[in-house]
Amino acid sequence: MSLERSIRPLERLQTLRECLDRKGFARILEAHSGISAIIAESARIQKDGEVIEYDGIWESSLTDSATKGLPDASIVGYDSRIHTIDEILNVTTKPVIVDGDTGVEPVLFEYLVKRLERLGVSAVIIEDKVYPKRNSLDEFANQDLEPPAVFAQKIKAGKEVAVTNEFMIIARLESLIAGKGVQDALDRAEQYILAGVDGIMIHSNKQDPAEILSFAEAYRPLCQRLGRRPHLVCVPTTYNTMTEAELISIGFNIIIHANHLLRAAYKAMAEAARTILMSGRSLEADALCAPVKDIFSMVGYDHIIRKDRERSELFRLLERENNGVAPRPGYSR
Ligand code: SPV
Ligand code: MG
Repeated sequence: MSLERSIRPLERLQTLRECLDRKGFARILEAHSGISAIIAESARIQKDGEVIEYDGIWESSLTDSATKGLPDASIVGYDSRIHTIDEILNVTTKPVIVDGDTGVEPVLFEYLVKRLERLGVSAVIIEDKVYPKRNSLDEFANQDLEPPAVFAQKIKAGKEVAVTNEFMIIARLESLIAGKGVQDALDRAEQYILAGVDGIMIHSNKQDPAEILSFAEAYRPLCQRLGRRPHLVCVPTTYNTMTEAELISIGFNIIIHANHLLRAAYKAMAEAARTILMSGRSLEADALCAPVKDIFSMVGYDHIIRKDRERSELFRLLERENNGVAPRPGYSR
């Protein structure tokens, strides 16, 4: 129920670090709207006697843009993104990680960090590509990287603006996406770690996880040499033969399932739209749709109706005490 899902911003902000300290990893699912965030927050299963759920929510540039019918190419601006983020925060309690795209440039990034931290977002991830970026899953797009020293300045600027120790700035390495290889990613990771990042995300759009595996293997000695190990983050969209357990065993701390609710909704919506056209009525589409009562209960409509009934009861009592005169005309039905 939306109204009951409530938490103070600072309290929420801290819960991602707490989760990582407690379990060593966080399982994150994408959301692009209030309703998808409610699903990400409340999905829960029992497996081998254990309750399994998501530890937090990824606010994705790809799916936020696609929800608006727009491409993921730095077109949807931060004000609009913050509107979606606020919509998600309004109906959930779990930590939120925001996809900050490139962060644009240091001044814009500073203002973004300030706004996200104030809202209670736990982390922002920025990628070391040149603004305006293209989506990383597009293997044919130009994927130009920013010089690492320039990107490191942006990280430092963001770190200086953050007012809590808990808010995390995570650097996303796009070397593998740009075809520059694992060594380029490691060299960049070193500069970003020295600049003070709280996490390193290594991204790949290949089905074969070989490069991801070799980065993860080299990450440990790199961090040992630098004396600090920021959390390691991955987005296994293309190499999704790997399980979470396997990714955790090679050192990943945050695993982001980055676009699955939007893709699932898109497929179901397209099928429902076609089915109604084919049948000339909506009966056949019912099987593809959740019952309205499920939506009512998910978003808190049931709660309002319960409260309405309680209030009507009270007004009926007052009316009786008042010799049949309604305390507020039209209310006691
Ligand atoms: C997103 O979800 O917007 C991401 C991850 O940035 S990806 O689409 O794989 O680049
Ligand atoms: Mg993105």
